[in-house]
Amino acid sequence: MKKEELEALTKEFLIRKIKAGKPITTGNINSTYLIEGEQEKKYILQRINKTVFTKPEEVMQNIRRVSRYLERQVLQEGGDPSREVLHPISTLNGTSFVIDENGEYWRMYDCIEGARTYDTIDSPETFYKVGKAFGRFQNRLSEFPIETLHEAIPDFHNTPKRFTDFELAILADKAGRLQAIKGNKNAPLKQAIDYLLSQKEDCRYIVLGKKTGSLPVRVTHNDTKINNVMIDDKTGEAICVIDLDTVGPDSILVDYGDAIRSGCNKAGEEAEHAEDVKMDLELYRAFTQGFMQEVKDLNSKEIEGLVIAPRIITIEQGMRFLTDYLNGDTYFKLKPNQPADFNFTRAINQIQLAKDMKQKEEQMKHIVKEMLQEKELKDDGLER
Ligand code: GN1
Ligand code: MG
Repeated sequence: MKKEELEALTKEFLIRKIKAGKPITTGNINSTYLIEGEQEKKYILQRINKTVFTKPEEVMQNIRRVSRYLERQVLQEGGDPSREVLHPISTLNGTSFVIDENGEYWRMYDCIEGARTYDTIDSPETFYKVGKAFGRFQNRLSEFPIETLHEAIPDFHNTPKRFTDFELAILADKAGRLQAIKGNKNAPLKQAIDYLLSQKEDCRYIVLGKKTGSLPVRVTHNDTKINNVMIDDKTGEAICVIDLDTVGPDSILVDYGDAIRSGCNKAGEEAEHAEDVKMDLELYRAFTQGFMQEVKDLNSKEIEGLVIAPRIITIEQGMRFLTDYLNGDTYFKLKPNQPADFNFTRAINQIQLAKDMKQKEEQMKHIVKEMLQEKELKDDGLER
């Protein structure tokens, strides 16, 4: 982006003079730029994707409320909010976004320096810390007035609704991708669809739990992909949970499930060969340990769900990628370097992961049980 363009976009924000800006390509939804300001100060500039977030004002209101609340919590813990909380920058008239002449919404954040995000994590020690970071996020927001939050994208983690959308996409075949394989029963696309359709029953678990009241509704992040956590370059600590776009009310299982989905697959969401995609149990143990050490009030249904939720969210994500492939890639838009069937590849990877999780369900149960015992022993120790 040219300096003049940058200056025009950012002149309303309370920031230093700007020197340069370059795009950051991670993230599937918004457009992000790293901005260099004078005196070595760095900022993040983002254009909000209005097709995905149809009410950007509400998204920003959520983010402001939640980040301020988190700042207060971190202050009370004696921590450093400038490194532990994502800080939206205000504009001259006190809002946290500007609208350009094309009606696009732009916002800015202070850049947390000396820290970065990772698309995949190999080390159980680091993933344990990520588990603690997401657990702390939950704890800090446990008393937040949940009724003040907007639902940025309605039914975001409503898996049965995602299932219906998927069925509709199959029927509509908007991009003609099913027409192209007509009559070929062994086509990988046909097999992927059949597998996901066979998972209908399991898709209901979280929604049903919320309906019956066995799964409490908490403030959730709703996009706990591991690259939404900043890791400190020096200490290796998971210091800050970022990307609060979708923060809202849901079951804790969606956050736990999405973190496991994205973090326990060392090959990553965009692996070239689906055979490389696996559920890593050592990473599962590490994250679960960190998460459970922080979140101390999980009820029995939430604990039971720690085994199945990662698979539900994986199936949900697989359905979302495949729905979009069938619809013609309108949501997860393809970047110039990505092949035309990239969303199909992504869906296949999620399916592979869900199948591997199913096979490892007993081992996952065993790990959760061990974590519980460990916790009980600790609690007993405290009581004595
Ligand atoms: C999107 O913006 P990003 O890349 O963190 C998506 C998530 C998906 C993820 C899959 C608002 O997240 O729900 O899990 O891609 N965000 C939205 O990579 O749809
Ligand atoms: Mg996001």
